[in-house]
Formats: sequence, C-alpha cells, structure tokens
Amino acid sequence: MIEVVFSDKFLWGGAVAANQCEGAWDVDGKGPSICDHLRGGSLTKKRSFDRKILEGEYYPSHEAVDFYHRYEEDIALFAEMGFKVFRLSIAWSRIFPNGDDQEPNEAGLEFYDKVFDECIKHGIEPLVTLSHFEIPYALVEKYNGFSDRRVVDFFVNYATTVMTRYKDKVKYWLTFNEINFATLPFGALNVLGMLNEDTVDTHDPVDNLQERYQALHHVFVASAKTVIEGHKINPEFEIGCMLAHMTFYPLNPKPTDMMLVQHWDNHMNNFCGDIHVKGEYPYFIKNYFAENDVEIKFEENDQEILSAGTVDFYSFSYYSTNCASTDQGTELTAGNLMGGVRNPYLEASDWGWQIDPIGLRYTLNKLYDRYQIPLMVVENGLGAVDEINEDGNIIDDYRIDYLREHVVTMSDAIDDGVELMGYTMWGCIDLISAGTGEMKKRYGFIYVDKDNDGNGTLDRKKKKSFDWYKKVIATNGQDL
Ligand code: P53
Repeated sequence: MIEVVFSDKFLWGGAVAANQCEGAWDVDGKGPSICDHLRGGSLTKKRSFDRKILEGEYYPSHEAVDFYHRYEEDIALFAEMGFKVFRLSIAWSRIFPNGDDQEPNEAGLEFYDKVFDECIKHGIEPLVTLSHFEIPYALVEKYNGFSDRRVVDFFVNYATTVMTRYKDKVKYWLTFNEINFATLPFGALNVLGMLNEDTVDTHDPVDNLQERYQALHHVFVASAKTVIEGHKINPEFEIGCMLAHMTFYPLNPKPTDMMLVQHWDNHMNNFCGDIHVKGEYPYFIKNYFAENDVEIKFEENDQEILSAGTVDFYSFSYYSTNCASTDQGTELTAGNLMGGVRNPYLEASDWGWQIDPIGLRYTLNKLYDRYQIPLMVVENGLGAVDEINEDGNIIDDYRIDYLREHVVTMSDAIDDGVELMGYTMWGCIDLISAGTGEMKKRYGFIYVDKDNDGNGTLDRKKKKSFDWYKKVIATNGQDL
C-alpha cells in the first residue's frame, strides 16, 4: 500500500483511437482517412502506403477490432474496471467523408451519440481527440492536407460541428494527437495530411521544410480557433493539447551531449507546447527557421488567435526515454521512429522501447515547471506479445509491472506538487498498432482474438491486468 495522493477527482481510464479500433472503415457513409491507406508491417518491415486502396490487399484499419459494432460490450468492460474516463477519437471522415463537404454525415454523428450515451450510462466521462492521425484522405489528394490554408476552416467546421452536437455529453477535448511529430519528416502525413509528390516511403518522405512548418502553423491556428470556439459553445469545456513527449538524457556528461538534449527538447517538445500553452512562437525556433530559410506566413489575425486560443491543460503520451549523443557510431534503440541512442541503464520492450518509469516523474515535473497548468498522461502502456495459457488465461504480469511502476512515479510527481488530472492507459483493449499495423503488439487489459493477418473471432477476453487495474481504480491508486 502506498499513501493516497490521488484526489477523488483523479480521472483513471484508458485510451484508444478510432482508426485503430473502430473498423467499419466504409460503413454508414464514412470516407477513407489516411490510415485506411496504410498496410500492415512489423518491427522490421515498415508500413507501406497506397494512394489507391487495392482490392484484395489487407489494410489493418478496415476492420480493426470492430469497436464500431461492439462498443456496448467494450464500454461495459471498461465500466467493470471502474473507468472514470475513456479517451477515444472521432474519425473526422465519418462526419465529413471528404473533409470539405457542406453538410455532416448524420449517420456518423449518430454513432458517436450512441457511444457517448453508453459512456454516460456507465458514469464514464468521454475524452475526445478531434484528430488522431485520421485526416480524410480526400484532403490529402485535393489540398495536400494542412499545407493549404483552407483546410483550417474545414477542420474548425468539423470541430465546431461535433462540439455543438455533443456539448452536453462531452466535457474534455484534445485537438491534435501528438502534434509535435510534425517537427519530424515522418509526421507530415499523420499530423498534417501532407504527401508530397514522388514520396515512396512515408516514413522518410520527400520533405519540404518551408511547407511542413507552414502547414504546422495552420494546424496551430486550427487548434487555437477550436479552443476559442469550443469555449463559446460550452464555457465548461476543458480543451487540451496533446504531444508525444520525447524525453532525452545526455548519453555522457559531455557539454555537447547536453546541448543536443536541450536542442531536441526545445525543438521536439517545447516548440509545440509553448505555442499551445503560451500562445506564441518561442524565441529559440526563430534561429532554427533563420538557419533553414523557413519563413512562416502569418495572416492578419493569426497572432491574436494563437494568444486567445491557449489550452486549458497539457496532455501527452509517455512510453519511454532515449539518449542523445554527439559521438559517432553509438548504438541506437530498435524500432523507434524518432531515433534515439540506447540507454545502458534501461531495459526495452520487445519493440525496442526503453522502459523508464522514473523518467515519467522527471517529465511531469519538467512540464509543470514550464507551464503551471494541469497535466494529463493520456497514453502510457506496454506493447507486448500475450499468450493464452493452457487454462485459457492470459497472465500479463509484465504489463502489470510496467503500469504499476508508472503509477508509483505519477504519485511521486503529485507529491512533488504537480497538478495531474488523470491517466488513460493506452490501448485499454487490444487494437491495431499505429507504428507497425500489427495486432501482435498488444497493450490491452482486454484481449481481442485476432492475428496480424486479420484472422480471429474478435472475441474479447479479460487478461490478468484487468482485475489488477480494477483494484487500482477502486482503491484510488493505493493498492498496486
Ligand atoms: P504503437 C511512436 C512513438 C510514440 C508514440 O504506438 C506513438 C508512435 C507511433 O507509433 O504513437 C502513439 O501503436 C499514438 C497511438 C499509438 C501509440 O502511441 O506504434 O498516439 O496511436 O498506438 C503506441 O505501439
């Protein structure tokens, strides 16, 4: 037993994204999103992207784990664990199939009405991500995503449509999932919906720095406008940003390594965080832009919009940490999109993500010190291979250990004085991995019978961690 530090209002729960769990990719009027064009991969095989969806090819998001038809059963299981919050995303292309449609798709809106009603019935607060790597594909082909300023209005129209529709059902909103991935070339498609001509490998796309940062500027404006409009729709709304926090340590106590850590932290984390929280471009990015001939075009009211549309809270994903080194030939971590140097003090998951619970306490303190607004951990968890044993049980003690250690360091951070609103464990039900497209990389408290090739009954089954998390929530983090 640890001392109780979590408040009664602490939001315990789990998180998913539409494209990774819903399936029903073309049902009830939904248009394809960028994810629907991605094939499966693995740790060693990158996911490939087809501009045209091919007949007979397997696309993991098309069926995913069929949450679209099984949401009642799944939400009932979340409720059984005692979830206070359920983070999910709305698939933009379910509401506006082409992104630039005049009218929303009523069938899509009705689906989320049913999902939110189901949550409310069980006393679960929905936490909704408006854009989780799910830009309608038509916007990619027609506008090259957010590189075109008009897409800002399409997004804000979508956001205000759903915020108005669900204003009495949903209180917590996030604008763009892991927005800071757009500071790296591989984030161009996921976050910005940009796919430059001649791109073969979307992980390593044909990149245009000027265009990418201009598109990101449009996303900041879209996010800030959404915050402003959202607060008009319902002043009670709490609207946050969402970053993939990338925590770095210097590999050695070399001044140059430390400078690299500071540069990466500024560039990959603080740049986006500062714009969302403080409402203006931070001083350090100006030098980077100058050196790289990037010039951001602000429209007349952009600065006002950014200043007025700052977020109510800061949310982030946290899975692992990496080292930074200025030495040549240092050992890299496996399977990490961001690329980082291996830390000799940490163990890694089977997918090469280094496990670092103490780094979460460090990160929470670092962020709270910088921003002084409430924080929320909206993704954390362990992707692992789960086996069903002879008795038909899934004994995922490794997952319990991972989660326990992170809950302990969250409680340490709260003791330190950090204001932490809640915790949504990633992939509370097994789903399609975003990075690899696999089912085999499982995160859930709930197992889904499906394999990497799409075979399986889709039946749900509780893992050992299910009862563990139920106990954690019931004791408000005391009995771990
Ligand atoms: P998967 C990379 C690094 C950190 C977070 O990731 C990431 C990614 C993308 O692979 O994405 C977030 O499924 C994302 C989720 C994703 C989750 O982390 O690759 O918000 O959609 O599923 C875990 O193991």
